[in-house]
Amino acid sequence: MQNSATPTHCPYCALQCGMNLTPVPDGGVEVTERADFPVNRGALCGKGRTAPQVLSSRVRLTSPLVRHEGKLVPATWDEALDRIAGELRRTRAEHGPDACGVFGGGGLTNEKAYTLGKFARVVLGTSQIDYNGRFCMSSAAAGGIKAFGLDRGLPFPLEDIPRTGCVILVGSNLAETMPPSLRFFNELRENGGTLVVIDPRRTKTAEQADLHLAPRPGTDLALALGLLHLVVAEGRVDEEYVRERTVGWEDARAAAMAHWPEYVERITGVPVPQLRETVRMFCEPESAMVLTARGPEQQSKGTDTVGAWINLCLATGRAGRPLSGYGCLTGQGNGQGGREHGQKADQLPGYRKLDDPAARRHVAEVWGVDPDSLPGPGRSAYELLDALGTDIRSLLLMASNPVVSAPRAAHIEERIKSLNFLAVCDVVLSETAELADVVLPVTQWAEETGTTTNLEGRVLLRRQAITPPEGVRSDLEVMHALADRLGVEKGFPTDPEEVFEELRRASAGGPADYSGITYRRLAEENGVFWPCPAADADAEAGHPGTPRLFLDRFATPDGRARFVPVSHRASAEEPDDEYPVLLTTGRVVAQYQSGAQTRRVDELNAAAPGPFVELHPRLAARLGAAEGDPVAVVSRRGRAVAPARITTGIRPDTVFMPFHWPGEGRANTLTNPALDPTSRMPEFKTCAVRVEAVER
Ligand SMILES: Nc1nc2c(c(=O)[nH]1)N[C@H]1C(S)=C(S)[C@@H](COP(=O)(O)OP(=O)(O)OC[C@H]3O[C@@H](n4cnc5c(=O)[nH]c(N)nc54)[C@H](O)[C@@H]3O)O[C@H]1N2
Ligand SMILES: Nc1nc2c(c(=O)[nH]1)N[C@H]1C(S)=C(S)[C@@H](COP(=O)(O)OP(=O)(O)OC[C@H]3O[C@@H](n4cnc5c(=O)[nH]c(N)nc54)[C@H](O)[C@@H]3O)O[C@H]1N2
Ligand code: SF4
Ligand SMILES: [Mo]
Repeated sequence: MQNSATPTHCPYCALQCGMNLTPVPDGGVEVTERADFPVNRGALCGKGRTAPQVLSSRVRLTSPLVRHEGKLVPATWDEALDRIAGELRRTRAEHGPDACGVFGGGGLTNEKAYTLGKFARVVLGTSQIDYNGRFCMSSAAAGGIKAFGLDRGLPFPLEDIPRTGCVILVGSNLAETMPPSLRFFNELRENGGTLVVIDPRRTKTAEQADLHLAPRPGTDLALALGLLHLVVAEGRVDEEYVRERTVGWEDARAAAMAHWPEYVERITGVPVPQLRETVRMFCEPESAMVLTARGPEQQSKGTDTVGAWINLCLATGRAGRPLSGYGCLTGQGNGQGGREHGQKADQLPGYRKLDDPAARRHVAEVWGVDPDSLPGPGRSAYELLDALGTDIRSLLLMASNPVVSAPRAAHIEERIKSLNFLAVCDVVLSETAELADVVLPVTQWAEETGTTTNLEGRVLLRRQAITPPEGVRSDLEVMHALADRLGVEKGFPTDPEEVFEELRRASAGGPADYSGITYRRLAEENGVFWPCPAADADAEAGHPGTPRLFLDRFATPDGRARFVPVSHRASAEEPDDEYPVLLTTGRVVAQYQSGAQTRRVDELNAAAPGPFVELHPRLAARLGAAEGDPVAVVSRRGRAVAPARITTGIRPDTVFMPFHWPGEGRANTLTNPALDPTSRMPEFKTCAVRVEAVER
């Protein structure tokens, strides 16, 4: 590889911060500043800065592993691949194609996500494919599609934030989850704009806010309805906008009017004066935005909750106008692109629907198969994992670690163990890979080229900067080799650009149209925003891409946004005598997701060594627990133990646990897999627990 710096992007979160990678003399790479990328302008968090350590980590996998007499032992690539192909073939022959499952991840590049979806449908012929993005932004996606006819995380670039009048951040702790993005919110306040943060905890993000509302977990739907009630009562509805650009206002208005501020205060615990102040801050400036993240979305009513926040934007004319709009802060590196190209149970590339006959015809033609041969929609992520060992006998898993990250994880771990066969592709031996029959060691971000789509809908080129270690292969090579062994010799190229060229054609004309984007353009520009259709043959320049959506019309057939009439409802599990406290879960700045990668970096472990239970001094006093004492958190699913972290920054009726660790302190031992009826998102953010002191 080159000796000079390679401009590329971070392997972790959805900001996809730009960075340069420079080879160092003793092998490996060093991260250096890349100031030209507008999202982070050189700034990085500790995870991004230390990401190269995972490339050369001692625990990096460099040989395939095959289970032999109960133990995973090194094997050749041929042996490992033959074993996987043989088991998948046998499962299919004995139990039918749907007995083979595939599970993907939002960390996969567009090329890999696209190929994985194609592999499932064309090579295995299975409908049973889904991915961890279902656990991430699926409620916001469902809400956006209902209201706007299209789902793209942010409908505008982050650079617009400093110039709007007010941002309401709902359940995002971006000071820890996307630290470089905090700059845009600081600039907003320097420019005279205001920031409202809604979080049951006084997080690092909430500390930056002009106003912090701390609702009970799981009550954002009522909160948004209460704000809309006040908007109507105070005469702040933008009647002209509602008339010209929306439909369905009367029903949404009637639903909101049933949510009196005093009633909303009782449900949420947020005092009425704070509700009024929020409405004032949001409605007085020329423009304003609402941004949601996992807090309100990872609920069994996440889709309706997102709908309620969008209704607030629509009633006040704050969508599809400059510097105004609703957006979702997506999470994983390719959380956006990963949901557009077909690894989701109901989707085909280009954000097409698997049950749409025209979409099936288009994609089948690109793939060179009969549209009737494509299976229909399959199960959602949790439902798929829950069916392991019964309906689904063999699983191919790429880029997720559900033993740590799935809800009701002890049960899911049992389901995984009951499989006839599990194959995992990973860079380290994750807790899920430890249970596999075959583990394949794959290349990582800096060792391969591919595209990702960040939270703004900006398609980016991640470039290869170094040669991968001996013994590893790329996910694309794995799928090529398996397809070949399963009798499909063509259509699974190993060169990412070749895959992207096919993805362009498959996405052409779909909602997420990438057909005007090429690797060459991505190398020259700082990313291209979709939709970006291919320009007409006689047009001089290519399509410029679409940084800002909906300014003229929404993506619905009539161009108008849809109000969705929604009403408050309780969480799947409300506190009772036996389980009187609410548990919510989330992240800390130094660890990423299931921790499979970041728990391998010393500096990050020093900053965040293990799980903890955040609780209020009043609750701690009732237990007789002091700072650092082990406490047990018990739910209907199980029991977890971790040290107490006592703070007045959390509601006394709520405890918080980060979910980055396996073992005794695993937060997901406790969480409730109650699903949102539309998005099938599990309720990671609310369940009923009791907290107990533990003898030292
Ligand atoms: N350091 C770090 N950064 C990450 C990740 C990581 O694992 N570690 N993961 C990436 C990914 S995939 C994602 S999805 C994003 C997630 O980014 P965020 O959504 O910012 O992260 P979370 O910590 O899951 O949740 C945000 C906040 O929601 C609050 N919350 C809990 N329950 C409720 C509720 O009922 N209502 C409201 N309003 N708020 C509530 C929590 O207290 C928490 O502070 O982060 C990305 N960035
Ligand atoms: N309680 C609770 N649980 C949660 C959440 C929560 O807020 N609370 N959040 C949910 C959310 S938003 C998410 S996104 C999920 C995430 O949780 P997971 O799906 O477990 O995500 P990761 O830990 O990122 O797992 C990625 C795995 O893939 C490997 N990997 C990385 N890159 C590649 C690659 O290119 N190819 C292959 N084959 N492997 C790769 C990594 O080493 C790692 O083992 O967790 C969910 N679980
Ligand atoms: S904020 Fe996200 S993309 Fe940026 S360096 Fe940190 S983990 Fe990487
Ligand atoms: Mo996520």
